[in-house]
Amino acid sequence: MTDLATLRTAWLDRVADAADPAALEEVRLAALGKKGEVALMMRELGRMTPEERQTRGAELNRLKDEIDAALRARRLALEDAALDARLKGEWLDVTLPARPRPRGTIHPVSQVTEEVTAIFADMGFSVAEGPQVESDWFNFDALNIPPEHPARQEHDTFFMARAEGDDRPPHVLRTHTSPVQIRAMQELGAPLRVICPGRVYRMDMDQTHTPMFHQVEGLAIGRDISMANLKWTLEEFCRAFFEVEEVELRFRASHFPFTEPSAEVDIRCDWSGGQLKIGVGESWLEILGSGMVHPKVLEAGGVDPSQWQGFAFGMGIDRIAMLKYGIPDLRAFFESDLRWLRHYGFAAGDVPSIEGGLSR
Ligand code: 2NL
Repeated sequence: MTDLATLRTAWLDRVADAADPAALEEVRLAALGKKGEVALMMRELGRMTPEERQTRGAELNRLKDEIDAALRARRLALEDAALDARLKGEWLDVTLPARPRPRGTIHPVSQVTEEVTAIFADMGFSVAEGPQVESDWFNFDALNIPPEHPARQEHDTFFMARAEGDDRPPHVLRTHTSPVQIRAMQELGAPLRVICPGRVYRMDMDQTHTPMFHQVEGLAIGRDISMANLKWTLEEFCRAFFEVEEVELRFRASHFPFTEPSAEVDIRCDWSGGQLKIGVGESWLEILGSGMVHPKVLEAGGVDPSQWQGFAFGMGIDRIAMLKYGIPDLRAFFESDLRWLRHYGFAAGDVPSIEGGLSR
């Protein structure tokens, strides 16, 4: 008969020596598996006398339990060791400074363009875009600006170069976004509601002018659209944009070649305390130009002026950005000074608030 004490020591040693879970499983099968050593010894019980069987059986059961307990303990120890090793290997210093992230901001022009777009989108206007280099027809003729008109003189307009010997009239850098609206009329027809934000160019540079600036124009064409619709639309826009309950607009007769009648629009405001307040006070601030689209301009857009009429308006994005966000100097807008950009820039989450402006 095998000496159980020796056997026990041998198995417990093998358990203790198992270096990893696979080795441990091998030991378990060899000792306690169906064809393992302990099972084979159990089988011998059948050939014993009942007395022998009782003592031997109890001993074998104890041996089996002991090996089993050792296996479990070893398995836990191996798992602990593996975890320890991982924790050592995957060690991380959570006090290290984070990787630097790009810290760009949204330019006030982009922010205000988004705000204006969102407000007019709520009133059914879609956004149209077009080329910044335009033919003189789209930029001027289509807008009822005849060749002798001052706006066409060299000092206002940037002309593109033509190849030598090419005598066609030069293209221009668009001086307003109106040509985009002519294109929208041609492409979409009437009825129509679009706004056209974008860069425009004029040869001008001083405290309040940069050779490139931003404009947004709007155009609404229908069967019976009137100045009354224009007034409501602009009031609604101003309430939403300046985030005030009430605004008061003043329409002053004016002249643009592309509208008839034409009006410049002022908004009631208050400058006392060095801070601009919209909707209250005794001052007026010019914010945009507008009018009823001239029949010749409708015709240029392929829209029949005997069937359709509409209003149009235009305003400077940079200018209303300066007013809303208290930015003093226009020229700084385009200097790409990082300190200025961080100061006046917006975070990605600063979405336009149009609450109270349009929902009532
Ligand atoms: C201003 C004045 C204005 C328009 C722009 C327009 C466009 C078409 C037809 C008729 Cl396609 N008008 N645009 C009308 C009136 C004024 O802008 O002071 N902008 C800064």
